[in-house]
Order: sequence, then structure tokens, then C-alpha cells
Amino acid sequence: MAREARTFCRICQGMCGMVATIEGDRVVKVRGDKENALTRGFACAKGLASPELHYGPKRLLHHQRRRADGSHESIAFDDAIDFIATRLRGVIDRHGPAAVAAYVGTQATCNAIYRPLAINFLHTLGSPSLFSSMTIDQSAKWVTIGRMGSWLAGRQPLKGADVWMLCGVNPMVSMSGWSGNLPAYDPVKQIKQARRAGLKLVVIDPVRTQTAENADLFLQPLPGHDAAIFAGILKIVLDEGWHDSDFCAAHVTGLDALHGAVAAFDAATVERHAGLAAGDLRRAAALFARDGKRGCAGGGTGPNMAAHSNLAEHMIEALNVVCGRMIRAGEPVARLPVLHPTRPIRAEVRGPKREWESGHHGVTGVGMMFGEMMTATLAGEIVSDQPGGIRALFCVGSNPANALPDQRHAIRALRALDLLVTSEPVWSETARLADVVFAVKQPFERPDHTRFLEGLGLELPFAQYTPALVPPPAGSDVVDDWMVYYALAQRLGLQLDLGGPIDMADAPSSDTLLERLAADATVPLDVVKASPSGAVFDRPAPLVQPAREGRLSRLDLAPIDVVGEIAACHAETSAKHEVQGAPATHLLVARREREMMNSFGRDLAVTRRRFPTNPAWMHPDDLAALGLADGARVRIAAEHDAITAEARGDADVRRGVVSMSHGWGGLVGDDESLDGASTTRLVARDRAVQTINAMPRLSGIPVVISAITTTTH
Ligand SMILES: Nc1nc2c(c(=O)[nH]1)N[C@H]1C(S)=C(S)[C@@H](COP(=O)(O)OP(=O)(O)OC[C@H]3O[C@@H](n4cnc5c(=O)[nH]c(N)nc54)[C@H](O)[C@@H]3O)O[C@H]1N2
Ligand SMILES: Nc1nc2c(c(=O)[nH]1)N[C@H]1C(S)=C(S)[C@@H](COP(=O)(O)OP(=O)(O)OC[C@H]3O[C@@H](n4cnc5c(=O)[nH]c(N)nc54)[C@H](O)[C@@H]3O)O[C@H]1N2
Ligand code: SF4
Ligand SMILES: [Mo]
Repeated sequence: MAREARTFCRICQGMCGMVATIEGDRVVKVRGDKENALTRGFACAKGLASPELHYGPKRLLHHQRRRADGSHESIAFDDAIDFIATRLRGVIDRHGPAAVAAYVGTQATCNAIYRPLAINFLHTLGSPSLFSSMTIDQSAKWVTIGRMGSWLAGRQPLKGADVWMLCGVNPMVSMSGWSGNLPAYDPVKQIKQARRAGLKLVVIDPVRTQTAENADLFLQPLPGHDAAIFAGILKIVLDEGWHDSDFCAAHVTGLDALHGAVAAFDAATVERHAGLAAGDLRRAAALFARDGKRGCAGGGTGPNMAAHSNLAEHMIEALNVVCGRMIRAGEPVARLPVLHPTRPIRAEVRGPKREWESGHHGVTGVGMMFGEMMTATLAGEIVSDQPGGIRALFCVGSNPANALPDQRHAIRALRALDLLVTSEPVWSETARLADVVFAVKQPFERPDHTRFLEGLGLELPFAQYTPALVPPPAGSDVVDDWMVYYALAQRLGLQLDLGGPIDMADAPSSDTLLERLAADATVPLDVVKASPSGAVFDRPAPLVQPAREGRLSRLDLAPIDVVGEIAACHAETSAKHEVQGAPATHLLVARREREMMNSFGRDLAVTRRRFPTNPAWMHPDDLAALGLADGARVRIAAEHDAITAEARGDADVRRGVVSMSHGWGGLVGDDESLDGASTTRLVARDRAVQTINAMPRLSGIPVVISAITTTTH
């Protein structure tokens, strides 16, 4: 007899409500849950393919240990833990605890216990060597907080906004609301509804994306010009006096210095260099700052991965700040906690704090931010011959062999470790290199709640709990992700802590740990559990309180290094792009597709139906100019490495740009015509690297595209 159960998807931060049809011990089908107040029936192709992720032929069901010849064999859980504990003791004895690192990736995000427990394990070992995908993603946002400071009451919400500006973010596909300062759920409906209510949407993207289709004003620049574009917009806004001078007088420093620094960015020159239409900058500035009264600008992976990423993000946030798009004292707070505690929200600046200048530095000489080391330096920290490098790495819901810059170098580094451990539901590229691979549960096999997502910015006070719906497949050895770290801590005699010390003698259940995480919740977890589809726990919003007495911090718009970057960016705007002395034919940009979550989901039937491998999308006129037929195999060469791909025509891609999703390809040397190739191979680790976060250029990479001619005999 089939039965139905309510749950939510945990592949991405869309956290779509789902109804699962269960037969016996198996989820046989899922559909979007119309009763879920947040996502109202929406679910994407990969979420709907969840049964395949649970029961497909690619699912990893037994823990693995690497043999001397590089192949893997099954190993019992306790033996794997013993093996790792022994190796780990050796590494710590020889090199100290900082030689043990963890790299936390995207699939530890929507998993309430896993991420904090793995991090607690590392810290309890005494290691500062924590890396996460955030620092090869949008860590320019952290740099900006560090250099400018932040407004504790937050930016104005979408609700009540009359204008929004999205730069290099495609929430209609990525669901990544937070990148664009949007709510972290159902951005498609959110944006459409807001526009029906009169919101004007500005989109800046080299590709006419699904989000751009909905824009009132669409700017289609070449990649890598966002810092200049926003400098140009800021110049217009400040020249015209469209900024919020009262807010600036009360809370900002460096306004005149910023105005002076952007003076060189005249609109016509920026537009010419960026390949924009004449008048684009003024139209955008007027819509945002003259006509618009409420609403924010936000940048996604586009500006955060392209050249001058730290400056681009600083300029985008400076636009929000000079226009005073911050929630003020006396306004209702934008976000009501549910599974978090209620705390007073104040209209107050937390001043700049340059954490990276003091504290722990790795052997590559790069400092830390928000308690993390910079992931772009991870491979360098491993291969360094300096004492103090990294010798053991735990991968936590991540796939560094596919995600790190310069894949060839990254794989060399991963192979050089004394110990590489990962946990996986599939044979990822990293798993293929790992000494130990733990086979772990999939979402429907574990309980969870939505506490983690509140932190990403929910404008509705929504929360949901899901029980485990089914046991893992019969005969499998899979464990909860967090159990690996619990068992290791037990074996090493460590006391872990998750909102208080955990019982290290008797393993707690996942539900016990979920309760602990919600111990200080505003709405008790039991109340949340009573609504299987989740619920909105609405109540009158408290008002934002004035700043505390004596708080005098200001948002710094123009610290000295930012002013230097503005000058450097201006000097560079007309630079020519070359690849080994030849002019680049294209600039490669990153994109996300519905069917995949970075490297996860690549093997789903629904993905492969649409993409046999990862296509290189180009304007049809660019295909014609290179003499390429749609579907032709091409070589894409960057300065230091090259990949092959299938060229495909797409009139929505700007001429001179090639748009590819990352996350494809196996290890270097695999047949690229079967599985595609990872665009991370084309990311240089030693060129166009940012200061502070060591962020390389992951978008707007100069490449030369040429046909692959196959000779027939
Ligand atoms: N060239 C280029 N490089 C990029 C990017 C780009 O745009 N271009 N994007 C960057 C960005 S934004 C990011 S966030 C990083 C992504 O960096 P990572 O987070 O390292 O990469 P993912 O592919 O998301 O890795 C997630 C892994 O978790 C596994 N997994 C799935 N479900 C589970 C689970 O339940 N438990 C466990 N333990 N594992 C699970 C998946 O199989 C996959 O191997 O890549 C970055 N790299
Ligand atoms: N389906 C799906 N959803 C995902 C992911 C996934 O892989 N698949 N990944 C998740 C992760 S880890 C993240 S970080 C988020 C990212 O979420 P987003 O930031 O929304 O990522 P994208 O959808 O790739 O959109 C980035 C846009 O930037 C544009 N762009 C590229 N270079 C530039 C540039 O120099 N300037 C400007 N202005 N635009 C540029 C690209 O054309 C693209 O349209 O998505 C998350 N959601
Ligand atoms: S993967 Fe798809 S169904 Fe799952 S949460 Fe994200 S958008 Fe929703
Ligand atoms: Mo990301």
C-alpha cells in the first residue's frame, strides 16, 4: 500500500516542500507540496529526480578504502574509523593539529547537524584549518563587510521595494536569493509578484538569462566590468545628488573620498569599454536612485568571480549605502526568527574589522576571514614544502577535485596528502582519489529542520521539520553524515559540543541533536513539528531599535586599499585580453543549470537527456564566425590549460562571450567526450588573483576557441 508523507528537499537552499509517495521502504515518487507556504508546489527537475538519487545505480552503498594500486575496496565502518584515527594521530604527532584541515562544501549546507558537528570536530582537534566553498564563491561579500563594516538591521527587504538591481545573479535558476539580497525561497514567484505590484527590475548580465527576461532594464556588458559599471553609476548618483545625504551624514565616512575616486569613471567611457549601449548607466542610475525609493542592488557569482571581484562587491554595496537602503530605527524588522532566538535588532553600524590582518596565517601567507582560511589557497597549503602545511583533509559535503581552481594542480595536491577522507552518496572525483570514502544517507533517510535557512534570509517566518521518511536501502552500510565525526571523536577521546557537550559514551540520535540545535528557538520545535508541510509563524514584527549609546562606528566607503583598487581598475578597463600572445576570441563565464547542483546531479537521466556533456554556449553569429556548426567539438584554451567541449548556439549569450556550467568532467585524462570537462581547469591560480581572499578569476576568463578537426583515413 502506498502512503504519502510531507518533507522538504535539501539539495539546494530553495528547500522546496515535497510530498513523497512511499511504497514499503522506498520513496517511489515526489511532487511539489502545494500546502507548503513557502514554495507552494514548486520543485525543480533535480529535486523531482530525488528517488533516482536514492536508488539509482550510481548510489554508493558501502564505505570504501583505497588500495595501494589506487582502486577501492569495501571496508566496515569501525575499521575505517580505526584506520583514519591511526593515520590522524601520525599526522598530528609529526606536524601538529593545524596540518589537519576540513573543506566544507555545498552539500553540508542543507543538513542541520552535519556542518556544525564537522567544524566542531576540527576545532576540538585544535586545528584552525577550516576551508569552505564560500571563499571560492562570494567571499568578496565578506571582504566588503570587513573593509566597509555592516548595518546590523540589514538592508531593505523585497517587500515594499519599488526597485531592485541584480548584477550577475540568476535566481530564477540558482534559487540563490541571498546573492542578490533577495528572499532565500521561490525567487521566481517573488520577483514576478513584486513586479506586478510595481517593482522595477534592473538586470546586468552578459547573458540574457531567465531573470533578465523579467527585467524592466537589461544591461548586457562584457564580463569583468562590474566594478567600473558601479563606479560609473555611483558617479552619476553622487554628481546628481540622488543619494541619501541624511543617512550618509549620520552613518557613513569616506563619501567625499569615494566621490573623488569614482570621478574618473565617466559613463560614455565605461559603456564603451564594457560594450554597453550609450545611456545604459544613466538609465540604471536614474531608475535605482532617482525614481526608486526603496530596494537594493545585489551581486551574485558573476561580479564575485570575475576580475576586480572585491572592488565590484564593494561598489555594489556602496550604492546601497549611499542611497540609504538600510532598515532604520522605528521600522519593523524584516526577518522574524522561528527556530532561532529572538534578539533585539538595532539601527547601528558594526564597524570595519580586518580579521585577515592579524591571527592565523597559512604557509601561503594568506590570513583568515570569519574563522576560515581561503579555499583558493588550499592546494597551495598542501603542496608547500614549508613546515606547517596541510597533510590531512576531510571533505564535508564537498568535491574539491572538481571545484578548486586549476583542476590539474588541485588534483596533484589532493594526491600528495597523507590522508584524504570524504563522505559521498556517489563516486565523486574527490572520492576517486580518497583514502576513505564514507557512504552516507540521502535526504529522505534523515530528519532535519530548516534552522540553517533562516540564516540565509527568509522574509517569511517559516519553519519546517521533516522526519526520516524511509530507512536506507536494505543491505547498505550508509550512516548519517555527522556520525563519521562523532565516531572519530569518540575514537580519539575528544569531547564534541553542539550547544553544550554531547554524550560521547552513547551516541545521541539525530532527533536529539536537532532538538539541541533548536533549544533557543523562538517557536518551540514541537510546535513546528505539528505542521508537516511547515508553517508561517507570523506575528507583529518588533520595531528596529535605535543605536546603543556611544556607538559611533561608521560605514567606511573609501578605505585606502579600496581607493587604490579603484585607480587600478580605471587604468585597466581598456586592457586587451590575450592567451599566449594571441588575442582571446572569447571571455568564458560561469552559469548554473536547473538539472545540476555544481557537480551533483550530473548523472541523472533528466540531466543527460538535456546535456549529454557540458555545452559551451555561444552566440550563433560567433559560431558562424569561427566556421563552427551547432554541436561541433571545440578546444577551449586558456593561458595555462585547455579543455574540449561541444559548441552550441544561444542567441541570449552576448557576442564575444562563451557561457559554460562548471561541475562537469572527471579527473584529468578521462574521456571528455563522455563526461565533459571541468571549467575549473581553465581557472589560473596565479593570475588576476585578489588580495585578502586570494580569489582567482573564475568568470570572464580569456580563452581561444578553435574547431577540433578530426582527420579521417
Ligand atoms: N570554474 C568554476 N569553478 C567553480 C564555480 C564556478 O562557477 N566555476 N563555482 C564555485 C562555487 S560557487 C562553489 S559553491 C564550489 C562548489 O564546491 P563544492 O561544494 O566542493 O562542490 P559540489 O559539487 O557542490 O560538491 C558537493 C559534493 O557533495 C556530494 N553530496 C551530495 N549529497 C550529499 C550528502 O547528502 N552528503 C554528503 N556528505 N555529500 C553529498 C556531491 O556528490 C558532491 O560531490 O565550486 C566553485 N567552483
Ligand atoms: N540549479 C542550480 N542551482 C544552484 C547551483 C547549481 O549549480 N545549480 N549552485 C548554487 C551555488 S553553489 C551558488 S554559489 C549559487 C549561485 O547563484 P548565481 O550567482 O545566481 O549563479 P548563476 O545562476 O550562475 O548566475 C550568475 C550569472 O552571472 C553572469 N555573469 C558571469 N560573469 C559575469 C560578470 O563578469 N558580470 C556580470 N554582471 N555577470 C556575470 C552569468 O552569465 C550568470 O547569468 O547558485 C546555487 N544554486
Ligand atoms: S534542488 Fe530543486 S527542488 Fe530541491 S530545493 Fe533546490 S530548487 Fe527546490
Ligand atoms: Mo556556490
